[in-house]
Amino acid sequence: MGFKSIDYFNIDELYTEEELLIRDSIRKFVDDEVIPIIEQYYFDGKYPEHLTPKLAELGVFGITLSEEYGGAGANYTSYGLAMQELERGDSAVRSFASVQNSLVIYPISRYGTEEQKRKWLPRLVRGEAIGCFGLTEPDFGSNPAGMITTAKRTDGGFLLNGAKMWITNGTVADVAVVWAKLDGEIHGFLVEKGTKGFSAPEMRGKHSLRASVTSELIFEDCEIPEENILNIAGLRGPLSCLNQARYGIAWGAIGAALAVFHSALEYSKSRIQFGKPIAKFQITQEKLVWMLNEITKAQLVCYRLGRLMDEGKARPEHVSFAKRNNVDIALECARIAREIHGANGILGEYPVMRHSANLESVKTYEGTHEIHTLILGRDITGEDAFE
Ligand code: TGC
Ligand code: FAD
Repeated sequence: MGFKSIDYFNIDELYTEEELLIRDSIRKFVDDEVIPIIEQYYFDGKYPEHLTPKLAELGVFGITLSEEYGGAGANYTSYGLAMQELERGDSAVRSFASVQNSLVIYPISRYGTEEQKRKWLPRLVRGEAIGCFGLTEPDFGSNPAGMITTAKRTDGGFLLNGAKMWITNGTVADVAVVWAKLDGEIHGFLVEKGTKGFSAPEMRGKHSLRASVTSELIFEDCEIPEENILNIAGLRGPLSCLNQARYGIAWGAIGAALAVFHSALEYSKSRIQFGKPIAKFQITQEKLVWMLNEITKAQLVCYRLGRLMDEGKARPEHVSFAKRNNVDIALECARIAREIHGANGILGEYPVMRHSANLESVKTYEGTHEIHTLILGRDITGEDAFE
């Protein structure tokens, strides 16, 4: 039998048959093909490349994209449920799908010319092309508005100079969506693999998201043809993409929390100390109930957020709320689950330490916990901490 998730408030009853079908097909894939292999890839510091065509076959790339460009044309709730299941396997697999969907397919479909869409979208959906998204720079993380990567106009296009850092899939990407300042204003450019003056060395030495490729992007008089500029200007271009990716992360975090919760619950019933299962101790029960509470609240927030996204009523602040809360509680669940597993919790035999280490990155990327706090603080007080 496949994974049976806790659903304390019968939230499944609120989903449509189609939404549950999409979730369950990905749930099965994660049980059969991700969980059995991911620990070794994590340990070796490698992304399991062989999963990419299988993810494409399952329709994971371009879930919400219109069928005209090869997408599944499904709703945001289905997208969220898919991200939840992928991150139950590992944050790296969800990251891969987040970047491909929200940070590459989304900007090309929203801001691309018809030619750019026809060239890239069907290949990205089929997993035949991989994309990455370059916003963060060595000196500008939380404050991307300060970026110093520049684009200068030339006769046939643009000349890009600068560097990006911490870019998921940079080294393996066929196309990079890169944000740079042109005449002082932020613009998006499609930089193709092999372009002269462009390199993407892999960053090594991570203790988190080890099964994900993370890279620098370096531009040294990199020549970009005129037709590779996206049709958007200003910070709202990249921020609108982040909104999509943060939405997926809010759901993904529930998946990671479910993985560690179920592991801790099972372990607590079978581990005997002082002649009893540790589940019999009140302190263990309190820990498990804390996780149950927080996971259930996170599930309800995401259910509602999904519907708001589908109705076109979600504000970026709603997304910040969900990303901030759900990643925070997932990380806390992972730390508590590690405690419940005792020393065994640090072993790769159980998923808790891997999820815990991954969630440290997830709490930082796509807007740190503090940045989302300040986005929400600005919304309710009217006072802008970033000015
Ligand atoms: P602000 O004045 O707030 O906004 C500037 C313009 O952008 C619009 N906007 C948004 N539009 C859509 N979605 C959103 N979420 C938006 N947030 C803002 C806004 O309406 C405005 O538009 P306009 O037309 O009036 O110009 O700008 P600010 O400078 O005050 O923003 C500050 C701050 C800190 C909130 C922003 O810079 C921020 O969010 N910083 C965090 C940076 C970040 O999240 N980086 C992530 C990099 S990518 C990544 O981590 C990928 S991980 C992938 C993986 O592996 O899963
Ligand atoms: P900083 O911005 O230097 O922040 C350091 C600390 O200061 C944080 O705690 C932060 O919350 C705090 N801080 C900063 N400003 C304020 C403030 N105003 N008030 C209070 N506290 C503040 N980026 C991409 O563009 N593309 C990617 O694909 C991508 N993938 C990533 C993958 C991984 C594994 C990781 C770890 C990061 C990735 N990132 C990516 C980068 C990520 O988005 C940034 O790390 C993140 O935005 C934070 O930037 P920073 O690390 O420079 O931290």
